[in-house]
Amino acid sequence: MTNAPQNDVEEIVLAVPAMSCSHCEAAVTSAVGMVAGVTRVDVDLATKLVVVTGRGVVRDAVVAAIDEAGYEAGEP
Ligand SMILES: [Cu+2]
Repeated sequence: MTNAPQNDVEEIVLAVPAMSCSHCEAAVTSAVGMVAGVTRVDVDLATKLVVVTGRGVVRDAVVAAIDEAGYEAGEP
């Protein structure tokens, strides 16, 4: 095996306290999934955290997308 170049993948973690059910999870996941550069969205309803994985993702764009979906995102 050769050493593949490291992918420039970054992770953004946001707290979205208002998420309470699978409907919220789906709404936030689809909204954040449309943000440029996002390749993966993980929502944890127990901790109310949204973990966004991607390349060159703008944090403010993720916050705005969550806001447009009707939820407030803040620092975890
Ligand atoms: Cu809900």
